[in-house]
Amino acid sequence: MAKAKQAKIKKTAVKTYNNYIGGEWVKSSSGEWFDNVNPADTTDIVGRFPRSNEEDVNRAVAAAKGAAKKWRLTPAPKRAELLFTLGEILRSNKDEFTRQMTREMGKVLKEAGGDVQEAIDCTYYTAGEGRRLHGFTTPAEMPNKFAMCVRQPVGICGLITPFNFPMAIPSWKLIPALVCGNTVVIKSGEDVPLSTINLIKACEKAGIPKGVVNIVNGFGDAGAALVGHKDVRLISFTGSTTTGAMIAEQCGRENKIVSLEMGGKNAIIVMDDADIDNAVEGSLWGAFGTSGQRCTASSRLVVHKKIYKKFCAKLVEKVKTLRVGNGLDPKTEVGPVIHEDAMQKILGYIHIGQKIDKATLACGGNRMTKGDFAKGWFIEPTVFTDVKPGMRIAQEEIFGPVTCVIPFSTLDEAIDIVNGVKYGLSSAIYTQDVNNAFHAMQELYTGICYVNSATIGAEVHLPFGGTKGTGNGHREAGTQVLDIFSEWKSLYIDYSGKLQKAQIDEVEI
Ligand code: UN1
Repeated sequence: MAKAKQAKIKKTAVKTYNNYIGGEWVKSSSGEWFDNVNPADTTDIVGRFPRSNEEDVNRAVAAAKGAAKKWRLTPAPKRAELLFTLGEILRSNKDEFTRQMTREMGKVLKEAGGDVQEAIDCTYYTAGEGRRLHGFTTPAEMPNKFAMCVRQPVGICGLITPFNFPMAIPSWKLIPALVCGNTVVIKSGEDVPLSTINLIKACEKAGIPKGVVNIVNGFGDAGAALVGHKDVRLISFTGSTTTGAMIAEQCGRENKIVSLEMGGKNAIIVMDDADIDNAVEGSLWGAFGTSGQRCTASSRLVVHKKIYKKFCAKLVEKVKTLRVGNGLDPKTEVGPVIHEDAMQKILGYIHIGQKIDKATLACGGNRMTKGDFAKGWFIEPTVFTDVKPGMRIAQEEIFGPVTCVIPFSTLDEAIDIVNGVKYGLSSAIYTQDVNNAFHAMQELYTGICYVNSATIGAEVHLPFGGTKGTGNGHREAGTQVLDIFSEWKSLYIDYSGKLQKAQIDEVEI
Protein backbone atom coordinates (compact mmCIF):
# COMPACT_ATOMS: atom_id res chain seq x y z
CA MET A 1 0.00 0.00 0.00
CA ALA A 2 1.31 3.47 -0.80
CA LYS A 3 2.42 5.77 1.95
CA ALA A 4 -0.26 8.20 0.80
CA LYS A 5 -2.90 5.88 2.13
CA GLN A 6 -1.84 5.98 5.74
CA ALA A 7 -0.85 9.57 5.97
CA LYS A 8 -2.76 12.29 7.72
CA ILE A 9 -2.39 15.04 5.20
CA LYS A 10 -2.95 18.74 4.80
CA LYS A 11 -4.70 19.19 1.48
CA THR A 12 -3.62 22.73 0.68
CA ALA A 13 -2.12 24.09 -2.50
CA VAL A 14 -0.68 20.80 -3.60
CA LYS A 15 0.88 20.69 -7.04
CA THR A 16 -0.73 18.22 -9.41
CA TYR A 17 1.10 16.20 -12.05
CA ASN A 18 -0.17 14.29 -15.06
CA ASN A 19 0.55 11.20 -17.07
CA TYR A 20 2.63 11.63 -20.22
CA ILE A 21 1.02 9.86 -23.14
CA GLY A 22 1.74 10.43 -26.82
CA GLY A 23 3.65 13.59 -26.01
CA GLU A 24 0.80 15.18 -24.00
CA TRP A 25 0.49 15.65 -20.25
CA VAL A 26 -2.93 14.22 -19.45
CA LYS A 27 -5.09 13.38 -16.43
CA SER A 28 -6.11 9.80 -15.73
CA SER A 29 -9.28 8.75 -17.50
CA SER A 30 -10.97 8.10 -14.14
CA GLY A 31 -10.09 11.58 -12.87
CA GLU A 32 -8.74 9.98 -9.67
CA TRP A 33 -5.58 11.10 -7.89
CA PHE A 34 -3.23 9.89 -5.24
CA ASP A 35 -0.97 11.86 -2.93
CA ASN A 36 2.78 11.56 -2.81
CA VAL A 37 3.71 12.02 0.84
CA ASN A 38 7.09 12.81 2.37
CA PRO A 39 8.00 9.79 4.54
CA ALA A 40 9.99 12.01 6.92
CA ASP A 41 6.99 14.29 7.49
CA THR A 42 3.63 12.96 6.47
CA THR A 43 2.04 16.39 6.75
CA ASP A 44 4.12 17.38 3.73
CA ILE A 45 2.49 16.41 0.44
CA VAL A 46 4.97 16.46 -2.40
CA GLY A 47 2.34 16.35 -5.11
CA ARG A 48 -0.83 14.80 -6.41
CA PHE A 49 -0.57 12.25 -9.21
CA PRO A 50 -3.09 10.63 -11.53
CA ARG A 51 -4.30 7.23 -10.41
CA SER A 52 -4.23 5.40 -13.71
CA ASN A 53 -6.28 2.40 -14.75
CA GLU A 54 -6.39 -0.04 -17.64
CA GLU A 55 -7.79 2.56 -20.01
CA ASP A 56 -4.82 4.86 -19.37
CA VAL A 57 -2.45 1.96 -19.92
CA ASN A 58 -4.22 1.12 -23.18
CA ARG A 59 -3.81 4.69 -24.37
CA ALA A 60 -0.15 4.75 -23.43
CA VAL A 61 0.54 1.46 -25.19
CA ALA A 62 -1.32 2.71 -28.28
CA ALA A 63 0.88 5.83 -28.26
CA ALA A 64 4.01 3.68 -27.94
CA LYS A 65 2.79 1.51 -30.80
CA GLY A 66 2.12 4.53 -32.99
CA ALA A 67 5.64 5.86 -32.45
CA ALA A 68 7.42 2.52 -32.76
CA LYS A 69 8.19 2.34 -36.48
CA LYS A 70 9.65 5.81 -36.88
CA TRP A 71 11.78 5.43 -33.76
CA ARG A 72 12.98 1.97 -34.79
CA LEU A 73 14.01 3.34 -38.18
CA THR A 74 15.81 6.36 -36.69
CA PRO A 75 19.52 5.47 -36.90
CA ALA A 76 20.86 4.46 -33.50
CA PRO A 77 23.54 7.20 -33.46
CA LYS A 78 20.74 9.76 -33.94
CA ARG A 79 18.68 8.23 -31.15
CA ALA A 80 21.79 8.42 -29.01
CA GLU A 81 22.31 12.11 -29.76
CA LEU A 82 19.00 12.83 -28.05
CA LEU A 83 20.12 10.72 -25.12
CA PHE A 84 23.33 12.70 -24.77
CA THR A 85 21.18 15.84 -24.63
CA LEU A 86 19.08 14.12 -21.99
CA GLY A 87 22.25 13.49 -19.97
CA GLU A 88 23.08 17.22 -20.14
CA ILE A 89 19.59 18.15 -18.94
CA LEU A 90 19.76 15.73 -16.04
CA ARG A 91 23.17 17.09 -15.11
CA SER A 92 22.05 20.69 -15.11
CA ASN A 93 19.02 19.86 -12.93
CA LYS A 94 20.83 17.55 -10.56
CA ASP A 95 20.41 19.68 -7.42
CA GLU A 96 16.70 20.23 -7.89
CA PHE A 97 16.03 16.58 -8.76
CA THR A 98 18.06 15.54 -5.73
CA ARG A 99 16.04 17.63 -3.28
CA GLN A 100 12.77 16.51 -4.78
CA MET A 101 13.87 12.90 -4.52
CA THR A 102 14.81 13.24 -0.86
CA ARG A 103 11.47 14.87 -0.17
CA GLU A 104 9.44 12.08 -1.77
CA MET A 105 11.60 9.08 -0.92
CA GLY A 106 13.36 10.02 2.31
CA LYS A 107 16.94 9.03 1.48
CA VAL A 108 19.53 11.57 2.58
CA LEU A 109 20.58 14.32 0.16
CA LYS A 110 24.01 12.84 -0.59
CA GLU A 111 22.47 9.52 -1.55
CA ALA A 112 19.68 11.10 -3.58
CA GLY A 113 22.43 13.03 -5.41
CA GLY A 114 24.13 9.68 -6.04
CA ASP A 115 20.88 8.30 -7.42
CA VAL A 116 20.50 11.19 -9.88
CA GLN A 117 24.20 10.84 -10.73
CA GLU A 118 23.70 7.17 -11.49
CA ALA A 119 20.94 8.12 -13.95
CA ILE A 120 23.32 10.63 -15.56
CA ASP A 121 26.12 8.04 -15.76
CA CYS A 122 23.74 5.47 -17.20
CA THR A 123 22.50 7.93 -19.80
CA TYR A 124 25.96 8.94 -21.03
CA TYR A 125 27.34 5.42 -20.93
CA THR A 126 24.40 3.81 -22.68
CA ALA A 127 24.03 6.61 -25.22
CA GLY A 128 27.55 5.66 -26.35
CA GLU A 129 26.07 2.35 -27.44
CA GLY A 130 24.25 4.22 -30.19
CA ARG A 131 27.53 4.14 -32.09
CA ARG A 132 28.31 0.55 -31.18
CA LEU A 133 25.37 -1.83 -30.68
CA HIS A 134 27.81 -4.38 -31.98
CA GLY A 135 26.79 -7.50 -33.79
CA PHE A 136 29.37 -9.68 -35.50
CA THR A 137 30.31 -11.11 -38.84
CA THR A 138 31.45 -14.67 -39.20
CA PRO A 139 32.38 -16.95 -42.14
CA ALA A 140 29.57 -18.81 -43.86
CA GLU A 141 29.83 -22.54 -44.59
CA MET A 142 29.30 -22.11 -48.30
CA PRO A 143 31.43 -20.19 -50.82
CA ASN A 144 30.28 -16.75 -51.93
CA LYS A 145 28.05 -16.38 -48.96
CA PHE A 146 28.22 -13.86 -46.13
CA ALA A 147 27.00 -14.30 -42.55
CA MET A 148 26.47 -11.81 -39.73
CA CYS A 149 24.13 -10.97 -36.91
CA VAL A 150 22.63 -7.70 -35.76
CA ARG A 151 20.48 -6.49 -32.89
CA GLN A 152 16.88 -5.55 -33.54
CA PRO A 153 14.51 -3.80 -31.13
CA VAL A 154 11.94 -5.97 -29.40
CA GLY A 155 9.02 -3.53 -29.73
CA ILE A 156 6.97 -2.01 -26.91
CA CYS A 157 8.53 -2.33 -23.48
CA GLY A 158 6.66 -2.07 -20.18
CA LEU A 159 8.93 -0.83 -17.39
CA ILE A 160 7.83 -1.27 -13.79
CA THR A 161 10.07 0.43 -11.26
CA PRO A 162 10.44 0.44 -7.45
CA PHE A 163 10.68 3.19 -4.84
CA ASN A 164 14.24 2.80 -3.61
CA PHE A 165 16.16 4.23 -6.59
CA PRO A 166 13.58 6.58 -8.03
CA MET A 167 15.66 7.88 -10.93
CA ALA A 168 18.56 5.45 -11.29
CA ILE A 169 16.49 2.31 -11.75
CA PRO A 170 14.06 3.84 -14.28
CA SER A 171 17.12 5.06 -16.19
CA TRP A 172 18.68 1.57 -16.19
CA LYS A 173 15.64 0.37 -18.08
CA LEU A 174 14.59 3.40 -20.11
CA ILE A 175 17.90 4.42 -21.67
CA PRO A 176 18.93 1.01 -23.04
CA ALA A 177 15.36 0.42 -24.23
CA LEU A 178 15.53 3.67 -26.21
CA VAL A 179 19.01 3.28 -27.61
CA CYS A 180 18.02 -0.15 -28.91
CA GLY A 181 15.06 1.42 -30.76
CA ASN A 182 12.12 0.40 -28.57
CA THR A 183 9.25 2.56 -27.38
CA VAL A 184 8.21 2.37 -23.75
CA VAL A 185 5.48 2.74 -21.18
CA ILE A 186 6.70 3.24 -17.61
CA LYS A 187 4.68 2.53 -14.49
CA SER A 188 6.77 4.15 -11.79
CA GLY A 189 6.80 3.29 -8.10
CA GLU A 190 3.69 4.82 -6.54
CA ASP A 191 5.70 6.19 -3.64
CA VAL A 192 8.14 8.14 -5.82
CA PRO A 193 6.32 9.31 -8.95
CA LEU A 194 7.97 12.73 -9.08
CA SER A 195 11.51 11.55 -9.77
CA THR A 196 10.35 9.48 -12.73
CA ILE A 197 8.29 12.39 -14.01
CA ASN A 198 11.44 14.53 -13.75
CA LEU A 199 13.24 11.98 -15.90
CA ILE A 200 10.42 11.91 -18.45
CA LYS A 201 10.13 15.72 -18.57
CA ALA A 202 13.85 15.77 -19.31
CA CYS A 203 13.23 13.29 -22.17
CA GLU A 204 10.57 15.62 -23.54
CA LYS A 205 12.95 18.57 -23.29
CA ALA A 206 15.70 16.58 -25.00
CA GLY A 207 13.44 16.19 -28.03
CA ILE A 208 12.61 12.51 -27.79
CA PRO A 209 9.66 12.23 -30.20
CA LYS A 210 6.07 12.04 -29.00
CA GLY A 211 4.90 8.55 -28.09
CA VAL A 212 8.39 7.08 -27.72
CA VAL A 213 8.31 7.49 -23.93
CA ASN A 214 5.06 7.34 -22.00
CA ILE A 215 4.36 7.27 -18.29
CA VAL A 216 1.34 6.13 -16.36
CA ASN A 217 1.29 6.78 -12.63
CA GLY A 218 -0.55 4.55 -10.28
CA PHE A 219 -0.65 1.31 -8.37
CA GLY A 220 -0.44 -2.41 -8.98
CA ASP A 221 -3.60 -2.50 -11.10
CA ALA A 222 -1.94 -0.21 -13.67
CA GLY A 223 1.17 -2.41 -13.57
CA ALA A 224 -0.98 -5.52 -14.07
CA ALA A 225 -2.72 -3.92 -17.06
CA LEU A 226 0.67 -3.22 -18.59
CA VAL A 227 1.88 -6.78 -18.03
CA GLY A 228 -1.34 -8.15 -19.51
CA HIS A 229 -1.46 -5.90 -22.58
CA LYS A 230 -1.22 -7.92 -25.78
CA ASP A 231 0.94 -5.35 -27.58
CA VAL A 232 3.57 -5.17 -24.87
CA ARG A 233 6.42 -7.45 -25.91
CA LEU A 234 8.69 -7.08 -22.90
CA ILE A 235 8.34 -6.43 -19.19
CA SER A 236 11.29 -5.22 -17.18
CA PHE A 237 10.48 -5.29 -13.49
CA THR A 238 12.34 -4.39 -10.31
CA GLY A 239 10.57 -5.08 -7.05
CA SER A 240 9.49 -7.81 -4.70
CA THR A 241 10.05 -11.50 -5.37
CA THR A 242 6.34 -12.21 -4.90
CA THR A 243 5.21 -9.69 -7.53
CA GLY A 244 8.08 -10.71 -9.81
CA ALA A 245 6.98 -14.34 -9.67
CA MET A 246 3.42 -13.38 -10.68
CA ILE A 247 4.72 -11.28 -13.56
CA ALA A 248 7.01 -14.07 -14.71
CA GLU A 249 4.14 -16.57 -14.72
CA GLN A 250 1.94 -14.33 -16.81
CA CYS A 251 4.72 -13.40 -19.21
CA GLY A 252 5.56 -17.09 -19.52
CA ARG A 253 2.01 -17.92 -20.50
CA GLU A 254 1.85 -15.04 -22.96
CA ASN A 255 5.34 -15.62 -24.30
CA LYS A 256 6.65 -12.19 -23.41
CA ILE A 257 10.24 -11.35 -22.71
CA VAL A 258 10.63 -10.69 -19.00
CA SER A 259 13.54 -9.35 -17.02
CA LEU A 260 13.27 -9.47 -13.24
CA GLU A 261 15.37 -7.82 -10.58
CA MET A 262 14.16 -8.82 -7.14
CA GLY A 263 15.26 -9.41 -3.57
CA GLY A 264 18.56 -9.86 -1.84
CA LYS A 265 19.98 -11.08 1.47
CA ASN A 266 23.50 -9.87 0.91
CA ALA A 267 26.39 -10.61 3.20
CA ILE A 268 29.80 -9.27 4.04
CA ILE A 269 32.41 -11.77 5.24
CA VAL A 270 34.93 -10.27 7.66
CA MET A 271 38.05 -12.44 7.97
CA ASP A 272 40.29 -12.43 11.04
CA ASP A 273 43.02 -10.76 8.96
CA ALA A 274 40.75 -7.90 7.84
CA ASP A 275 41.29 -4.24 8.64
CA ILE A 276 38.53 -4.19 11.24
CA ASP A 277 37.92 -0.44 11.23
CA ASN A 278 37.54 -0.45 7.46
CA ALA A 279 35.18 -3.43 7.69
CA VAL A 280 33.09 -1.65 10.33
CA GLU A 281 32.84 1.48 8.15
CA GLY A 282 31.83 -0.65 5.15
CA SER A 283 29.25 -2.53 7.22
CA LEU A 284 27.71 0.71 8.48
CA TRP A 285 27.43 2.06 4.96
CA GLY A 286 26.20 -1.21 3.46
CA ALA A 287 23.64 -1.93 6.18
CA PHE A 288 22.24 1.51 6.94
CA GLY A 289 22.72 3.48 3.71
CA THR A 290 19.26 4.24 2.22
CA SER A 291 17.96 3.01 5.61
CA GLY A 292 18.73 -0.52 4.44
CA GLN A 293 16.23 -0.19 1.60
CA ARG A 294 18.54 -1.42 -1.14
CA CYS A 295 18.32 -4.77 -2.87
CA THR A 296 22.06 -4.82 -2.29
CA ALA A 297 21.96 -3.86 1.43
CA SER A 298 24.45 -5.62 3.72
CA SER A 299 21.84 -7.31 5.86
CA ARG A 300 24.20 -10.05 7.10
CA LEU A 301 27.68 -9.55 8.50
CA VAL A 302 29.47 -12.87 8.71
CA VAL A 303 32.38 -12.36 11.06
CA HIS A 304 35.31 -14.60 12.03
CA LYS A 305 35.07 -15.86 15.62
CA LYS A 306 38.55 -14.58 16.46
CA ILE A 307 37.50 -10.96 15.93
CA TYR A 308 33.76 -11.32 16.50
CA LYS A 309 33.57 -9.60 19.90
CA LYS A 310 35.82 -6.75 18.89
CA PHE A 311 33.96 -6.23 15.61
CA CYS A 312 30.53 -6.24 17.27
CA ALA A 313 31.65 -3.78 19.94
CA LYS A 314 33.05 -1.35 17.39
CA LEU A 315 30.05 -1.72 15.10
CA VAL A 316 27.45 -1.18 17.81
CA GLU A 317 29.33 1.82 19.17
CA LYS A 318 29.26 3.42 15.71
CA VAL A 319 25.65 2.48 14.96
CA LYS A 320 24.53 4.21 18.14
CA THR A 321 26.05 7.46 16.88
CA LEU A 322 24.33 7.43 13.46
CA ARG A 323 22.23 10.56 13.05
CA VAL A 324 18.70 9.60 12.08
CA GLY A 325 16.40 12.29 10.74
CA ASN A 326 14.88 14.10 7.82
CA GLY A 327 17.07 13.50 4.78
CA LEU A 328 16.74 17.15 3.78
CA ASP A 329 18.93 18.07 6.77
CA PRO A 330 22.50 17.72 5.44
CA LYS A 331 23.65 16.37 8.82
CA THR A 332 21.32 13.38 8.64
CA GLU A 333 22.95 10.00 7.99
CA VAL A 334 19.90 7.72 8.05
CA GLY A 335 16.48 8.80 6.78
CA PRO A 336 13.02 7.31 7.32
CA VAL A 337 11.65 4.18 5.70
CA ILE A 338 9.24 4.59 2.84
CA HIS A 339 5.81 4.17 4.44
CA GLU A 340 3.93 2.85 7.41
CA ASP A 341 3.47 -0.66 6.03
CA ALA A 342 7.20 -0.94 5.44
CA MET A 343 7.86 0.30 8.96
CA GLN A 344 5.45 -2.25 10.43
CA LYS A 345 7.03 -5.05 8.42
CA ILE A 346 10.50 -4.09 9.62
CA LEU A 347 9.35 -3.80 13.24
CA GLY A 348 7.72 -7.20 12.77
CA TYR A 349 11.10 -8.67 11.80
CA ILE A 350 12.72 -7.03 14.81
CA HIS A 351 10.09 -8.74 16.94
CA ILE A 352 10.78 -12.07 15.22
CA GLY A 353 14.51 -11.61 15.80
CA GLN A 354 13.98 -11.13 19.52
CA LYS A 355 11.08 -13.40 20.35
CA ILE A 356 11.17 -16.23 17.82
CA ASP A 357 14.79 -16.39 16.60
CA LYS A 358 16.03 -15.33 20.04
CA ALA A 359 19.01 -13.45 18.68
CA THR A 360 20.60 -10.73 20.81
CA LEU A 361 19.33 -7.23 20.11
CA ALA A 362 22.60 -5.31 20.43
CA CYS A 363 21.19 -1.88 19.64
CA GLY A 364 18.17 -0.15 18.14
CA GLY A 365 14.95 -2.04 17.69
CA ASN A 366 12.33 0.68 18.04
CA ARG A 367 10.27 3.11 16.08
CA MET A 368 11.33 6.68 16.85
CA THR A 369 8.47 8.89 17.92
CA LYS A 370 9.93 11.78 19.92
CA GLY A 371 9.23 15.29 18.61
CA ASP A 372 9.33 15.55 14.82
CA PHE A 373 10.08 11.84 14.47
CA ALA A 374 6.40 11.19 15.19
CA LYS A 375 5.54 12.76 11.84
CA GLY A 376 7.50 10.18 9.85
CA TRP A 377 8.44 6.53 9.59
CA PHE A 378 11.70 6.32 11.51
CA ILE A 379 13.31 3.21 12.94
CA GLU A 380 16.45 3.12 15.05
CA PRO A 381 19.39 1.52 13.23
CA THR A 382 19.28 -2.01 14.57
CA VAL A 383 21.95 -4.68 15.04
CA PHE A 384 21.31 -8.28 16.03
CA THR A 385 24.27 -10.33 17.26
CA ASP A 386 24.64 -14.05 18.02
CA VAL A 387 22.62 -14.71 14.90
CA LYS A 388 22.56 -18.25 13.47
CA PRO A 389 22.47 -18.65 9.70
CA GLY A 390 19.10 -20.43 9.66
CA MET A 391 17.21 -17.83 11.67
CA ARG A 392 14.42 -15.99 9.86
CA ILE A 393 16.14 -12.63 10.29
CA ALA A 394 19.19 -14.16 8.60
CA GLN A 395 17.21 -15.70 5.74
CA GLU A 396 14.45 -13.27 4.78
CA GLU A 397 14.77 -9.86 3.17
CA ILE A 398 13.92 -7.18 5.75
CA PHE A 399 14.54 -4.10 3.55
CA GLY A 400 15.13 -1.77 6.47
CA PRO A 401 17.85 -0.52 8.83
CA VAL A 402 18.49 -3.92 10.41
CA THR A 403 21.56 -6.10 10.15
CA CYS A 404 22.56 -9.45 11.66
CA VAL A 405 26.04 -10.43 12.79
CA ILE A 406 26.78 -14.14 12.36
CA PRO A 407 29.99 -15.79 13.70
CA PHE A 408 32.02 -18.36 11.73
CA SER A 409 35.28 -20.35 12.08
CA THR A 410 36.57 -21.10 8.57
CA LEU A 411 36.28 -19.32 5.23
CA ASP A 412 34.50 -22.28 3.68
CA GLU A 413 31.94 -22.20 6.48
CA ALA A 414 31.45 -18.45 5.85
CA ILE A 415 30.98 -19.06 2.14
CA ASP A 416 28.34 -21.71 2.88
CA ILE A 417 26.54 -19.23 5.14
CA VAL A 418 26.60 -16.52 2.49
CA ASN A 419 25.38 -18.91 -0.20
CA GLY A 420 22.80 -20.51 2.10
CA VAL A 421 19.90 -18.18 1.31
CA LYS A 422 17.41 -18.15 -1.53
CA TYR A 423 18.82 -14.92 -3.03
CA GLY A 424 22.10 -14.23 -4.80
CA LEU A 425 22.54 -10.54 -5.55
CA SER A 426 25.64 -9.18 -3.86
CA SER A 427 28.39 -10.35 -1.51
CA ALA A 428 31.62 -9.01 -0.08
CA ILE A 429 34.73 -10.09 1.77
CA TYR A 430 37.10 -8.06 3.92
CA THR A 431 40.52 -9.68 4.00
CA GLN A 432 44.18 -8.76 3.50
CA ASP A 433 44.95 -12.20 2.11
CA VAL A 434 44.88 -12.50 -1.67
CA ASN A 435 44.20 -16.23 -1.50
CA ASN A 436 41.12 -15.72 0.66
CA ALA A 437 39.92 -12.98 -1.68
CA PHE A 438 40.23 -15.09 -4.82
CA HIS A 439 38.76 -18.17 -3.17
CA ALA A 440 35.74 -16.13 -2.08
CA MET A 441 35.36 -14.48 -5.51
CA GLN A 442 35.27 -17.93 -7.02
CA GLU A 443 32.89 -19.58 -4.56
CA LEU A 444 30.36 -16.88 -3.67
CA TYR A 445 27.37 -17.57 -5.91
CA THR A 446 26.13 -14.01 -6.38
CA GLY A 447 25.83 -11.67 -9.34
CA ILE A 448 28.10 -9.08 -7.71
CA CYS A 449 31.02 -9.59 -5.34
CA TYR A 450 33.18 -6.94 -3.64
CA VAL A 451 36.56 -7.24 -1.98
CA ASN A 452 37.28 -4.83 0.86
CA SER A 453 34.11 -2.82 0.38
CA ALA A 454 30.45 -3.29 1.24
CA THR A 455 27.79 -5.03 -0.86
CA ILE A 456 26.51 -1.74 -2.29
CA GLY A 457 27.94 0.68 -4.81
CA ALA A 458 27.57 -0.96 -8.22
CA GLU A 459 28.70 1.13 -11.22
CA VAL A 460 26.64 1.47 -14.38
CA HIS A 461 29.13 0.06 -16.85
CA LEU A 462 29.22 -3.36 -15.20
CA PRO A 463 26.36 -5.86 -15.30
CA PHE A 464 23.95 -5.62 -12.35
CA GLY A 465 21.80 -8.50 -11.19
CA GLY A 466 21.78 -11.67 -9.19
CA THR A 467 21.55 -15.43 -9.13
CA LYS A 468 18.86 -17.74 -7.71
CA GLY A 469 15.79 -15.94 -6.26
CA THR A 470 17.14 -12.50 -7.14
CA GLY A 471 16.43 -12.63 -10.84
CA ASN A 472 15.77 -14.70 -13.91
CA GLY A 473 19.24 -14.69 -15.39
CA HIS A 474 19.21 -11.27 -17.00
CA ARG A 475 21.56 -8.42 -16.15
CA GLU A 476 20.84 -4.72 -16.22
CA ALA A 477 23.49 -2.06 -16.87
CA GLY A 478 26.77 -2.68 -18.71
CA THR A 479 26.49 -3.79 -22.30
CA GLN A 480 24.74 -6.93 -21.02
CA VAL A 481 21.49 -4.98 -20.66
CA LEU A 482 21.36 -4.76 -24.46
CA ASP A 483 20.55 -8.45 -24.48
CA ILE A 484 17.30 -7.65 -22.68
CA PHE A 485 16.22 -4.80 -24.92
CA SER A 486 17.22 -6.22 -28.29
CA GLU A 487 16.84 -9.53 -30.04
CA TRP A 488 19.38 -11.07 -32.34
CA LYS A 489 18.76 -11.39 -36.04
CA SER A 490 21.12 -13.61 -38.02
CA LEU A 491 21.59 -12.57 -41.65
CA TYR A 492 22.82 -14.79 -44.50
CA ILE A 493 23.62 -13.23 -47.87
CA ASP A 494 24.24 -15.64 -50.72
CA TYR A 495 25.94 -13.99 -53.70
CA SER A 496 26.85 -17.22 -55.55
CA GLY A 497 23.93 -16.86 -57.97
CA LYS A 498 22.75 -20.42 -57.37
CA LEU A 499 21.00 -22.54 -54.77
CA GLN A 500 23.45 -23.62 -52.06
CA LYS A 501 22.21 -25.99 -49.38
CA ALA A 502 23.94 -25.60 -46.03
CA GLN A 503 24.69 -28.90 -44.27
CA ILE A 504 23.84 -30.82 -47.46
CA ASP A 505 25.92 -29.67 -50.40
CA GLU A 506 29.54 -30.82 -50.48
CA VAL A 507 31.98 -27.96 -50.75
CA GLU A 508 34.96 -28.80 -52.93
CA ILE A 509 38.31 -28.06 -51.38
C1 UN1 B 1 19.54 -1.52 -5.23
O1 UN1 B 1 20.27 -2.03 -4.40
O2 UN1 B 1 18.33 -1.60 -5.11
O3 UN1 B 1 24.79 -0.78 -6.13
C2 UN1 B 1 20.14 -0.77 -6.37
C3 UN1 B 1 24.20 0.14 -5.59
C4 UN1 B 1 23.44 1.12 -6.42
C5 UN1 B 1 22.21 0.51 -6.98
C6 UN1 B 1 21.48 -0.29 -5.97
N1 UN1 B 1 24.30 1.61 -7.47
O4 UN1 B 1 24.23 0.27 -4.39
